[in-house]
Amino acid sequence: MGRYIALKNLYVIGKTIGSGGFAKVKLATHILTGEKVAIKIMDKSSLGDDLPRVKLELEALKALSHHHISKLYQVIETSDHFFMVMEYCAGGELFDHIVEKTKLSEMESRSFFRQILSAVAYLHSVGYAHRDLKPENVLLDKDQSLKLIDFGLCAKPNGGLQTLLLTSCGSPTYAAPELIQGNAYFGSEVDVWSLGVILYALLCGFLPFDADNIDTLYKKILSGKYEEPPWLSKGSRQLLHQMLQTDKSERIKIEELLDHPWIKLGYDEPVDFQPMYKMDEYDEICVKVMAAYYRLIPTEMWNRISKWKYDYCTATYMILLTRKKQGLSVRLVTKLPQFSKRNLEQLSDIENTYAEKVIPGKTEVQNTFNQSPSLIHKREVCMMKKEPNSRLTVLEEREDITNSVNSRRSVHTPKRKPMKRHRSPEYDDVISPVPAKVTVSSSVKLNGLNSSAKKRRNDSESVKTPVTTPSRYLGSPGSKLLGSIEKSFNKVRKVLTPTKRRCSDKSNSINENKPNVLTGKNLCNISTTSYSCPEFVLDKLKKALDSKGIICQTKGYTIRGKLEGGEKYEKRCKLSFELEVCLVPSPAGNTTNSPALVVVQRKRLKGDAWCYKKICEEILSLTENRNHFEQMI
Ligand code: 6BE
Repeated sequence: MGRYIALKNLYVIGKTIGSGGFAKVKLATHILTGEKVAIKIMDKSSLGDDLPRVKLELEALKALSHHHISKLYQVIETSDHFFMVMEYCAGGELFDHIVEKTKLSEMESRSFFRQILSAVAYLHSVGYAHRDLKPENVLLDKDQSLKLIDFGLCAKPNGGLQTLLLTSCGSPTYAAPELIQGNAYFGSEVDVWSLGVILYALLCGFLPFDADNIDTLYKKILSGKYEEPPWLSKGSRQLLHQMLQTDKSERIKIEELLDHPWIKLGYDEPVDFQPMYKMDEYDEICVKVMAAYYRLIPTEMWNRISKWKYDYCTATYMILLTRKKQGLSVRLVTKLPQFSKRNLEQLSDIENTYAEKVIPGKTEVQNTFNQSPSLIHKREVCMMKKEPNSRLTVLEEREDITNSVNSRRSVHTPKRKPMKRHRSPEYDDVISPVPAKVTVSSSVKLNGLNSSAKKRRNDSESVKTPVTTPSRYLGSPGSKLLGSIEKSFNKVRKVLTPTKRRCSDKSNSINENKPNVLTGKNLCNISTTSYSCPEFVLDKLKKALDSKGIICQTKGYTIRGKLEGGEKYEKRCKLSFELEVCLVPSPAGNTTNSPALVVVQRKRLKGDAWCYKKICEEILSLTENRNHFEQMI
């Protein structure tokens, strides 16, 4: 992808993992460390009034350093774009995790919630309020550790968090009553409310206050009344009640939350919100590895690193440090198998690009650090000419480093025990390798959907999604958030709960003529069916979308749906998603010759997560009707 010249030779750009509003997030690899990163790309021309948000977020991210806040590694500003290189969170959104599991156990909810609490308490302790807390803004890394993202709406009032704020912001669903009323509010207090909504969503699998239109939603929030499903423990009910207090003076304070009995259950200690380590600390090994690479003495290297310019140098150091803290090897890639040749060819090209386009970084040295590994040779020559003496020093020092660092310039730090975290056993289940896959793509115009869809839901016969009365929960205590999807294909096989979301970055390699076969590694966000004919399921899905007035775009076995929102969904419901018909080998335990099963892999590309969930349920509940199916056969 040669689209972003500013990233060339620094990062290898992969697929888009999310987009919304003015930003697009792409997967990428930081070339020098080989580490995965997420790059948030903002097109300046479409930023408009959101420019201050970007500046705000950058400022905040540079100031924050916490193990549960997604780290910023590098910022590149060009004439057209902002690129924010961020910590990669392989597990994706907490929201999807909740959806996948219907709801979480109290233990898992607590484990997650403690981490979110830790991040938010830290934020507050340094004078920030997040103001847009929601499960979509909480990501999971590969170790199931949570990371808070999206600081574009945060506030750091000059007078501290005791200052009243006025700007109304965030998602209405998570917004505190005082905020939606347009009253002055305290940042810390609205964050506690949102945390209450999040905790509720974790424990229940649906929202405490939900409605298709904003007015009703606001009324519900202001009333402060929400359902208490029967599975909630006494402790969690009490805690939710304390957090979801419409009267902010009655609402529990974050300090009290840290020490709350429910929060401490099984831990016996309050939530610790102090950062475990600072990203700007001097780390001898990391500095040496970089110094060896750049052929500088460590002091010089540190001088350079400690400028914290958020350039490639900062990124490299932070990534190395993070790896070291995780007990991983600390080394830099010296051989770049598939890129090195191209890098060299593009060398002058890059330099020109940098000179013209990248806004920060004026001096030669700075540019060097912003450039790719392959530029080092050239730089070395420069040093020789200019500073023969210092080069000598460098070489001496380098001997020294080479010895201690070993010939591959890698240092293996002792394996550190991973941070304390709880994984639910199911989450680690690994599914036996599987077969083939199919994809469907649709473009959705959701005009007629609302009323008919609503009626259908109320018919209740089919939709087992969370509803608003406790009696219904009783009917389907274990039903999944997207349970209706599974049910839609009548006999529901036990859902293949993916688990590690280390999913395929390679899912782009779609063979349009054949359905994709999902393997154990990419069984994410899927709904199983009891069918074995992908074309049949594809057709059903298309018909279901059609009947909702959703225009589909099908490419191979992928249907892409776009939805501009109807009156009832308001602007919350601007969606774009994909449903891909795939195959998985029949579950273990079946007879050996049983055919592969068709599954539908869902992917939200853009838009509000809960709205997406609703639409998916609605679409798939249509196909759920057995008679409907049978008629079509
Ligand atoms: C800072 C915003 C960000 O993202 C998803 C994955 C991997 C990494 C999900 C699907 C494979 C892995 C099957 C915003 C939005 C795209 C969630 N600001 C990020 C960082 C960020 C996103 N990821 N990592 C960091 C991310 C998201 N998938 N699964």
